[in-house]
Amino acid sequence: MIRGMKWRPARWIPYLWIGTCLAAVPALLVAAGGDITLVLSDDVAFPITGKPDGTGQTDGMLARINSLREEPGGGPRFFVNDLNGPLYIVDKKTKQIASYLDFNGREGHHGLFHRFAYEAGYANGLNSLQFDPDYKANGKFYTVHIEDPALGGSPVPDNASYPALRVDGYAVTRPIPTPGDIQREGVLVEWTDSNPANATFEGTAREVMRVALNTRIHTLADLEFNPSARRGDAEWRVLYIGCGDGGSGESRLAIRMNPQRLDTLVGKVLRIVPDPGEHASTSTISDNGRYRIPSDNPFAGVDGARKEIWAYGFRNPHRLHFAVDPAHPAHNRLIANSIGLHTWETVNIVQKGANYGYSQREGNEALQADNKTAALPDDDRIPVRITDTITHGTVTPRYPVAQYGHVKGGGDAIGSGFLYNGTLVPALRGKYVFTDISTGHVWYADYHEMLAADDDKPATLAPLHQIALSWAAADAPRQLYETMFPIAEIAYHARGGQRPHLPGLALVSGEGRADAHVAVDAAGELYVFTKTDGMLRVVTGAIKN
Ligand SMILES: [Ca+2]
Ligand SMILES: [Ca+2]
Repeated sequence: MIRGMKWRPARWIPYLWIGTCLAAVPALLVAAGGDITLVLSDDVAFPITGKPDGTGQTDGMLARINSLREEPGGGPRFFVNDLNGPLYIVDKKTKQIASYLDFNGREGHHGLFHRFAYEAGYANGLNSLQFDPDYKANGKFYTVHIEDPALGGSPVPDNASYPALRVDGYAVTRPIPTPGDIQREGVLVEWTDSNPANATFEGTAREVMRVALNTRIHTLADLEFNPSARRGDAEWRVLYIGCGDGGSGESRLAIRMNPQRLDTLVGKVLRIVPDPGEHASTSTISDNGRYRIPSDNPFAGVDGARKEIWAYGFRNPHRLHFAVDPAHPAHNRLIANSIGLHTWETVNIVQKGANYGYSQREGNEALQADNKTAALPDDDRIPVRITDTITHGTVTPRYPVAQYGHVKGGGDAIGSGFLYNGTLVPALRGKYVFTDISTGHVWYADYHEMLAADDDKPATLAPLHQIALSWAAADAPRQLYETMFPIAEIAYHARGGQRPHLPGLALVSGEGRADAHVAVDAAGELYVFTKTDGMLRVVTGAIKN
């Protein structure tokens, strides 16, 4: 066993669910058998934007850091978004934090958006951020935030705190409709900073897209550009967007079919050209006139289908990542981590036009009307559903390349994932590293085993390997930890958090959620961040177990 491992008896792990095999592995062997231990160091403590005495699912998280992106060709600086509203610029060397923009313009706040929805719902607030591939030249970046259309106030950004933001030309778009009742809107905004070199915003904003969402869960989310695309390529400045199902797929109402319906954007991965001046001859202009849609999108020629759809049948594909194998950079893969309902968390290689099955499938099983899973039918086909009444033939669903269950040793909700291409941890090169949000597990799957599992066989899956963590609390020696949970818990209490464990609750993690994710910098090096303690930690190396 690992000496000094800090065990949490309440989180004892009797089994590890790997692929489709339930392996009876004693807890100690799971941890000791982990291939690798990452050495973590505290990097940045983000300003506390939550309530240290909060008792809800999200209000007690000290800083709801949701993503980290290194500025292309710049600083070096990180842009970091907190779901509660702030967008920070962090100097990578000095760790100084500058407040760049704050999206929270609700009553009592001084930020941009009066209808900003952030208090409830894990992915509500300032959800994601991505740089335009040509950012160094054009100063453009993109954000997704969530609004509550029932709130009062103008949907135009309020520039009272940001007088150098020009809003005179800002125009709100009509929400792209989604069948069923609507509680939220996901808003994609393009920002153009006329001076990217400083730490303040000056320039313009342009609303690109507004998507109606049935509930507050599973929102418009991650944004990715193909990192291998160069100017002149068909993929240059083409944006992929993960759009959750808005909670529709688990409903007992007619909206249950929304993730399968090709006439709506929810439960899909989308592909658009956000700049209407780009790729004009190989795309069509969108209905709202604010973006273009590539003509080679798979449903661009299907009557009644939304042309923006690249792949469909997802519950919550909230994290996208282009995996680039340095040996074959042109043959990269888009990976979507999608959060499951009651049974399976999945890693999916996103194929053009493919149907990932939800809400008729979950993981590599069938999903029944009672929301429980069952064996796949012998004839594994489902209708291609254009609308609530029109179908167009059938399709065999595409299945995940890795998955884990909602069982002890597994988790509740898959977090972000990245193919590691850094140099500090040679043993992780060629490995896809990802987290479980609530339990704080960090795992990897071998990328080549993921590619091999990307076949037409639901049962073939890449095995998961556990990653242990070495970390030192303030004024304490380094210890080994099985997950991010106890690390976040120690820091949460040290920073004033008042819950006995951590805020929130989930089936497998029990009382408290770590809310852990990974990120990479421009050099491909790995970071881990946790919302509950509002901390960013950097991986500085590894210890061989
Ligand atoms: Ca600026
Ligand atoms: Ca397979």
